[in-house]
Amino acid sequence: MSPSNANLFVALRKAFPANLDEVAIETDGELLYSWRDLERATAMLANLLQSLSLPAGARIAVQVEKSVEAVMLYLATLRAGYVFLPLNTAYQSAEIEYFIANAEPSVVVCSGKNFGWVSKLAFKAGTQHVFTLDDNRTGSLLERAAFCSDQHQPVWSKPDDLAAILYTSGTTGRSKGAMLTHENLLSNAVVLKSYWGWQPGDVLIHALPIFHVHGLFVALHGALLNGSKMIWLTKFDPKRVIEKMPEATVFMGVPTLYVRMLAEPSLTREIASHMRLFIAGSAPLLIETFTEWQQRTGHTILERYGMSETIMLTSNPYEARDGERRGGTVGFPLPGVSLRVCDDGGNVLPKNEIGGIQVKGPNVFSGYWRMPEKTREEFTDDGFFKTGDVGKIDDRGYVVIVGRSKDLIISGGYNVYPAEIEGYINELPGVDESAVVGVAHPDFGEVGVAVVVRKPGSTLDGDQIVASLKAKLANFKIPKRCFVVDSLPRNTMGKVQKNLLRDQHKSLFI
Ligand code: MCA
Ligand code: AMP
Repeated sequence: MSPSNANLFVALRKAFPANLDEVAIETDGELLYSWRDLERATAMLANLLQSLSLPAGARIAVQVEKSVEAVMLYLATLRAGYVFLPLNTAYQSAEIEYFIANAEPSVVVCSGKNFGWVSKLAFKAGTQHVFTLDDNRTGSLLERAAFCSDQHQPVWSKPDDLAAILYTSGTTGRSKGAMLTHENLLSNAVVLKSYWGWQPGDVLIHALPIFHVHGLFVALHGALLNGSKMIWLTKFDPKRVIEKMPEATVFMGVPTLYVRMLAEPSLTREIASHMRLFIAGSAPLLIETFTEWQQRTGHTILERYGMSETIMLTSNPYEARDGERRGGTVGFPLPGVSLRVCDDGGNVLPKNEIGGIQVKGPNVFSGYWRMPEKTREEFTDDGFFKTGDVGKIDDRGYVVIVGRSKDLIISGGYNVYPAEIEGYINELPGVDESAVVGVAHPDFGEVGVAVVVRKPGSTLDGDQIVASLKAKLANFKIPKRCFVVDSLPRNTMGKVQKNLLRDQHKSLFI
């Protein structure tokens, strides 16, 4: 028997409802997109991409505001067999320059307002085509696609063909591109469809950005693979999400979104009564938020855990027969995922002992883009990926994350790597050295605080340092406070004691 086409788009397309005129996406601006619109527009965009004679495996780098057309571009990239490379809209020129130089995309799609500087960087890096796409259905990409046929045969893909590259920052050095294959994405989506009990009639409120795993894969694939309608919010607005609950059944968000909804008096048991499932992830969900949500809405949030390199790894159960949803845990390894906890020597630890979390499964990425050494370092000899998360498996088999061995701050669901921020601070005139640490924050969960040592004789101002960083870095990476000091605490080995700094500033925001 000949193998079937492993192209993820083919599987998603198969799940479209028989009646293509049904509404697939309803935007907050009350635009309605049918499944036929998705089918036709992705065909036209795929034809446009294929008309460009791109090399096999070409990367399509995309930094655009959230829109349905951006989703169409993602699906068209899969359909045409190319590799999608989404970029956070907050990234500024130095960050974009690195990604483009590293990934060498053949096509770059950006917002019209950024065309000047983005196209300059892209052409310098050898990109042949730069298009624009705006969130009001305009831009050169759509103008060009309008001339293309709306018939298109999805390209034949093998399971291990690349579908997407997601850049994830490194504890040292620059960002790494996690290479995800069609099989990684599809196998995970199929498991989640069944594990989370997606059913006919489900409607998803989509309020997350679409340049990371949570919004682009977990939420979007979930709805598409179930042929489910999406209520599409281009920006998270707690009031709007609550208003839409009576028309929906499923919501996914990072903990900050739940915290912000809980601050709304309109969030009641009654308004949430039509909802079937609330899912949280990307950062630890505080037990207070978990409990308060249960009391206010009658729903128990289902917390799950994943990474850019692995998509989803564990989940609390959906079905009561599989167990209760336990706050403070990320649930069980998903079907097909092997998860173990190891000590520093690589020995597998028994239940309840804390160590490094390692994982294996069809969802685990194929490696870091053009970084074979780094890839080797992050896998064990028997093929497990070292997540950098620290945790344990409790008596009942629930995974509990207690910390991270990687120096990482997760702020409002976005990752901030202190080493990157420190690098920028250390380049500023008058700076001797710096340390960035994460401290608790009521809204974002955790935020960065910078402690900066001045060079002898120089005068430095914390606010000015923050202002200089704002000109260079994505806004969510900017430390919320910056302190200028004479020296950093060090241990006898000379290593900066970040735990002392964390402790010193732990009550800044709470
Ligand atoms: C915005 N600001 C932030 C953050 N977002 N500061 C720290 N952390 C943040 N996450 C700051 C801006 O710098 C700005 O500051 C001010 O808040 C207002 O910016 P704005 O963009 O208007 O903020 P917002 O719209 O209120 O955004 C907050 C947000 C957003 C909705 C929580 O951060 C968000 O959508 N987060 C979700 C991220 C996500 O999808 N993560 C999934 C990654 P100033 O005014 O000083 O400039 S995927 C993943 O992690 C894995 C695989 C998984 O398990 O899912
Ligand atoms: P990223 O690679 O940017 O997608 O971030 C992945 C990291 O987010 C993981 O390695 C964890 O540290 C963290 N993470 C994701 N989900 C959870 C969760 N439910 N609880 C705690 N940490 C989480």
